[in-house]
Order: sequence, then structure tokens, then C-alpha cells
Amino acid sequence: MALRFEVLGRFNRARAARLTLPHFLCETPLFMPVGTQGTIKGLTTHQLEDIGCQIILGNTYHLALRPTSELIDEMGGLHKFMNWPRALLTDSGGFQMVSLLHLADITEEGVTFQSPVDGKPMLLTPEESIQIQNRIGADIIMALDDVVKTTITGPRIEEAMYRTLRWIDRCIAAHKKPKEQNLFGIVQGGLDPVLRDICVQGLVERNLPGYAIGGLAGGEDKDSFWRVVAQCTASLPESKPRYVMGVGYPLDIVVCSALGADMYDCVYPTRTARFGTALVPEGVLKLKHQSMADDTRPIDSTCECMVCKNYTRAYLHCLVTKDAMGSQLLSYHNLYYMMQLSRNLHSSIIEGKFPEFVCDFLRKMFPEGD
Ligand code: PRF
Ligand code: ZN
Repeated sequence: MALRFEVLGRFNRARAARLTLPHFLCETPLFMPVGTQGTIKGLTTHQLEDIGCQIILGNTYHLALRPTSELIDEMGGLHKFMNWPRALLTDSGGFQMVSLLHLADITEEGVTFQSPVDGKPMLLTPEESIQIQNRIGADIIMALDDVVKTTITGPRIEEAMYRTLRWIDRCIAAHKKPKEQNLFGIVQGGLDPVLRDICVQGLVERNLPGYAIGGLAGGEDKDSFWRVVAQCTASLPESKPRYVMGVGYPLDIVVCSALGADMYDCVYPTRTARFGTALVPEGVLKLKHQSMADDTRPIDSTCECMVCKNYTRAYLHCLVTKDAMGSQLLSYHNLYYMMQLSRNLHSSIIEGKFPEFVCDFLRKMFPEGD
């Protein structure tokens, strides 16, 4: 195993831990910004370090198409290629293909899709996904899973869960760098507690360095989503990191952390920034709104980020729709907000003040109590 996971503090099911990866020592709970083409849109790696990002996400599917994993390998791996000294995680590619390309088709062999480059049919097998991720060289690599929307029902959910379990053995067998890269398995099974349980047990038997909870944040209601997270975290090993994929909103991160999850990733903070929305303790602030045009305050007077120290809402309002700098500054602030949230979760758990932190977070976000 190429990681160490030490739980430093707990509050009921919530944990604060130190996750030592080959390229960086991370503290959990932890939010991972998503970069697709080997970059977090609009930010330099120096800015990501300033913000306090510990680990960022790359997508196998995008990187494999361009610049290709062979080229990244020749360049000495993705860390070196993108000049990012800290930790990296790559997703396996199947989820991106299925969610981006509606033409993708899943068979026992793997995920078949039409190449967006030349339209030719291509096949991503579990073996190939791992081989590509071995070339890219991230600290954490993800197993290829069969992902179905949680909103569908019937035998397809069961088929996808059992296929994910069969594929994990093909991923483990194909993984050539277990001393340098950590392969995480992904729990599937939709909203069915029996299927989720079979999947958790199957993956735990494989004794992997970490586990992800997949197949969520796909349009199911919050209650079902939290229920699945609570069930999975209750039976995953205490001594391994737990990663909830594709999550999420600040509220979801607080709730999932209370349920015992440790890691998260989502495009939301950077995507919403590009649409002119800033994350603030009260929820969101829409910089495009006409009321911002002559507002001389920063985005958030309690935020200590470079943007809030230097720019007014009025200036950002002026930029948001007209210049790339607008979305860059908002992305900077939004990621700072997510990192501060992660740090606050970590320290409040360590200091035994987690309930106070959660109450304070909820009171600010829902002042009317609704
Ligand atoms: N599997 C993989 N990547 C993912 C997910 C998943 O289930 C999700 C959740 N829908 C986000 N990203 N491989
Ligand atoms: Zn700020």
C-alpha cells in the first residue's frame, strides 16, 4: 500500500485524519477540486497551492484522448507535466464516458464508445483504464466501475453492481505499481441496501488501500443519498479512507463528514464560478445580479482569500460576464471557501467542537430555520 491513514480525532462517526500519500501529506475531511485536461480551469498550480489545495483530480478519459497517457508518461508523469508537486487522483474514465457521451455502451469486456477525435469505436477495459492510470502516475487511481443512474430501477442496478465486483479483480491484476499508486474500489448498488452491502463486503475482502462510494449525486433525493452514505460508511473499515464521488455542495460535505466520509470531489465550485456565482456562508452570491453593480463590499467580509482582500463586488460584477478574469477570481474564492470548509471540519473534530461547527454552519446557511 502506498498510503498511510491515521485517524487523529473523532466525533461520533465523524473523523479527522492524516492521509499520507506519495506526493503529499493531506488532512481529512478533504475536498478535491476537479481538473479535466490537466488543469483546474483558470487557475495556476501556484494559486492552487496558495489556496491550500492538497490533492486535485484528473480524468483518465480526457487525458487519454489528449495529450494521451503515452505522452504524459514520456514527460515523466502528470505531476511533472502540469507542474503540480502535491497529490493527484485520477478517475477511471467510465463514468465520464457514460455521462458525457450518450453513445457509450457497457458490456462485460468494458465501456465502448465513439472516439470524439475520429468517430471510430473504442473500448475502455478495466485493464486499459489501469494501464493508462499507471502511466499518468497519480497518487490514487480508481477502479473501472459500471455506473448507472440512481433514478433507474430494476435488474440493471444489480447487474452493474456485480459487474463492478468482477471488474475489481481485473483492475487489481492489471495494476503494476501498487507500491507507488493506491487503487481504490468503488461501491455501487444504487439505492438498494442489500446490493450496497454485497458490494461493500466484496470490496472489503479485496483489502484495498481505500474505498469510494459511487453512483450518487445523480438526481436522487437527499434522504436516499444520505441513507446510502450512512450505510456504506458504517460497514467500510475504520482504518481506510472513504471517498464519496461527485459530491458536492458544502451542505452535503458537512453531512457526509458527520456520517464518517473523508474525501469529496466536485466540479460545482469552479463551474458555478464560471456562471458568476460565489460560495458564501449564507449560501450563494450571484455576482451578475444588478444589485452588485455599486456594492463596494468584498464577496464575503469574513473570507481571508486574495480576492476578498483585494476586490469589490462591484468590480467582480463588471468582470463576470465580460472577461475571463471574472471566472478566474470567482474560482479562486470558491475553492478557497471549500478548502476553508475542509480545514474547519478537520480542526473542529480534533478540538471536540464538531457539533458547534455544524450548528454554526447550518444557522448561517438557513437563518429562518428552514
Ligand atoms: N464512479 C466513477 N466516477 C464518479 C462516480 C461514480 O459512481 C460519480 C458519482 N455519480 C462521480 N464520479 N468512476
Ligand atoms: Zn474570498
